[in-house]
Parts: sequence; C-alpha cells; structure tokens
Amino acid sequence: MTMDRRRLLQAGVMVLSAAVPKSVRAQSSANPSVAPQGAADHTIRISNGLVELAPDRIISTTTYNGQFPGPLLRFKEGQQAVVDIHNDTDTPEQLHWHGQTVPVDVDGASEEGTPFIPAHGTRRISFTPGPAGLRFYHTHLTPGSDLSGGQYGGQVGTVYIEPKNDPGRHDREVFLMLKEFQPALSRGGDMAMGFLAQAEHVKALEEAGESAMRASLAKGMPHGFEVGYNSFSINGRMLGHGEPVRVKAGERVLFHIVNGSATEIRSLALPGHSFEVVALDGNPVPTPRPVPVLWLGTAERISAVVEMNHPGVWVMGDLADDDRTKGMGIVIEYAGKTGKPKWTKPAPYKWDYTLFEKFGANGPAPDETIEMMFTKNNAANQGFNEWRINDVAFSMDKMEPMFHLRQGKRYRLRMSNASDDIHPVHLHRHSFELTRIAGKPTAGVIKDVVMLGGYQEMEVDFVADNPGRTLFHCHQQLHMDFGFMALFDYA
Ligand SMILES: [Cu+2]
Repeated sequence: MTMDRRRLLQAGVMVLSAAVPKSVRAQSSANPSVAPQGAADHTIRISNGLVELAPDRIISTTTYNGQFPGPLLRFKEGQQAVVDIHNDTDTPEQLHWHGQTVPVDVDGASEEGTPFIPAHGTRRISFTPGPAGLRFYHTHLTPGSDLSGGQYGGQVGTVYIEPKNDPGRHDREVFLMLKEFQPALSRGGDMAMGFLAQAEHVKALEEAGESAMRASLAKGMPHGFEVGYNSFSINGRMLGHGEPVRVKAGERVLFHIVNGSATEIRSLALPGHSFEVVALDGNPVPTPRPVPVLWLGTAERISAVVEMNHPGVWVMGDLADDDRTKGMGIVIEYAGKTGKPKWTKPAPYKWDYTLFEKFGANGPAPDETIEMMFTKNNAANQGFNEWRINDVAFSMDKMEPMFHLRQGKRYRLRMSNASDDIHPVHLHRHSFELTRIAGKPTAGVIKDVVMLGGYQEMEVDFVADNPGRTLFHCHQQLHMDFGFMALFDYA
C-alpha cells in the first residue's frame, strides 16, 4: 500500500464520521428500540433530501444521510459490525446489503422475512461482513408504477469490505456511482442491445417470444411501459458539474464502479486508456485482462485499474451520446493539463464475461440442476409487462417458495430467456459461478448479478451454504416489481 492510498483511506474514515450528525447519535442512545450496546460502527438515516446534480438541477428525493450517493461504508472482512438504521420517512423501509452473505434477519428483503425498518423508527443490526470487495446497499421495496419510490430515488450507497490480505498493485482508489434521476414512463424503450459477445439466439426461445408478442399486438395491445430518465450522474453530479478525478501521469488508479441504476445497463470508456478488470461484483477474477469499454447491468460492479499514460483532460463516460450529454460522465484531469474535456467514441467492442475466466477449468458437477424459463406477458398488468418464471408471476400476497434447497448441495441454475430483453438476474445471500454462457462453457468467474442476453441461455452454479429464504430476481426494477422474482427455501 502506498502513502497516497493510506492517506485516502484515512480521509475516507474521517469523512464518514463527519457525515453522521451528532443529533443522530444522541437520539439513538435515547431511543428505547435500539439495543443499548454503545455506539454503532455506522449510522444510516433515511430521510428526504436534496441532490444537486447541477446548479440548475436540484432534485428532492429520499436519501441516506441527506446525501447522494449514501456514505461509502467500509467494513473489514470477517470483523463483526453494528449498523443503526433510522427511518425518518412515512414508509416502512428495507435496506438491502447487496452481494453479502448475511442472514435473512439482516439481508433487507421482506420477501425473505427481514423485518421492516418502521416508519419513524429504528433498527439496529449486527453482522459479519463478507465476502471482501466491492458491494453496495440500496432500498429493497417494490414501487411498481410509483417512480418516486424504491431505487428510482436516492437510496443507494457503496460498500467496500477490506480484504484480510490485499495485494493492491495500485496507487489509489476512486469510487464511482452511476445513477439516473427524473424517471418517466414511455411506450417502448431504447435499452442497450447487441453488446454481448455471445450473441447466438436459441431458435425455440426466439420463436416462443416473438409469437407471444405478435399475438398480443394482434389483440390490439400496445407495447408495455418502459422507463427513461432526464438526468444522469456519476457520484451524484452531472458531467461537468462535479470535481474532476485528478490524476498524475504514471499513476495506477483502481476504479470501483457501481451501477446504481434502477433499470439501466451502462457502458463506460475513457478515451486513450484501457481498463484492466481485476474484479467483477467485488470478486477477484482468475484472469485480469485489459478492455477498452466496460458494460455493467443494473447492480453489477466492476473494479478496474487504469494506468494513467495518456496525459490530457478527458471525459470518462457512457457510450450513449444522449445519456452522456445529459450527465453520464466524469472528467479525468491530469496534473498540469487544462482545456475542455475531450471525448472520442471507442471502436465497437463486445462485452465478454469469459475473458476473465479460469482457462481450461471445469467446475465440479452440480448435485442438481434447476430449470428456469423467463417469459414476458406484453402489457398484461395495467399496461406494464408482466414477467414470469416457469409461468408464475411472483405474488406479494402468497410469498410461496418455488425452489427448495438442501444445505451443502451444489445447484446449477439453467436459465432460458424467452424475451428479447437483457435481464441482469440476481441471487441474494449467495454468490454464483458462471458455468455456461450461450452454449460456451466457462469457470472461475464469481458474481451475484449477471446479464442474460435476449433469447439466450445461461448456467450458473452455487452452493447452498446460507440457510433461510433466499430471493432470486431480475434487478431491472420494472421487471422485478411486475413478477420477475422467485423464492428459494432450505428443506
Ligand atoms: Cu429483467
């Protein structure tokens, strides 16, 4: 670890404790619903706040500690932590520890049985953070058609769990949170497509999906609603309105990037530079490799080292011109360089998870394979697309587990996507290994969200090692809220 990096860590800790107002500590010790075991390691307060995306774009939304993104929470791998969560809003809340292998009581999903943080109430939780690496926290409600709720608002923050041993071949770390604001509904969307390397469609899935869509349109149904946004930001600022990332030639900067979007897939490029991907969803990859462009589905994270070897003032931003010019970018400024930040579009590039795999490896065979078929019922639920797993749309009224696990067994999820949408699917409280993407076997890449391409198949394996109800869902908020969820339980 270099001096620079150590200073940054210390600075990070100071900012965190400074971000917790004194009144919060006073109130929590006076609140009888909080167990009286002394101060928490972190205190989160859910309340309404203002986010200044730009001087002429200040929005009112729900935030953590009155800021966006929420405070960067640092934990130490394996070292128990206490967190107080205060809810100043009128709505019961769930705070989900995305990507962590925590118990149901802590995880933050009512579908699994996590208690709500009551409106105008408090919960104290304690847990052992893990696995190490880049995680995040976010609200886990199902706002449905209410675009002011859930992850459409400002309830997203970064978690970094310090590994016990950090090889750290970099000079310093920079955290980036990608997030859109001011959502609106439209008929039909402009979702990024065609960027996945494994593009082969499965004919049977395509025919099923296309004929269902044709039948729906023939009955006079419109296309289901999609969500678009008017403002885009990195670390809560539109491009050109935040502090630039100031770098020196020759530095190796480790970027920890979180896609905090409710619904969008993001791309990121820095003209003249490449990203050496060292971790996906916080988990070190077997084969770090340089790539010119990063792609992140909703809730995916990438840790990548950039060697600063191309002095200038640059825009690091999304490939979509529309989104970048409306804010999805950040300025990278070399010491001693001035001028207008420059953007150049990179050459076309396909995103391929298997680049980072363990070459030639075969994972162990699963004890059991679980088949999952994803289908879309166009505009079927109040104008929204209804989503089904094995022909069942998740019901908040029933909350019935669909799949049953036995502890210690290795399971393979064989997922088939009979829709033309890309789905960033997520498994709670467990990590999975990618084992087959669009027919191509792979091993060694460990994730908790993965993008499944339109009309494609994918297989992921996980070990049932964390008993209790476990939620599986598409992380696209509209898909999740309108049926794309299922529960696992342990026998
Ligand atoms: Cu989806």
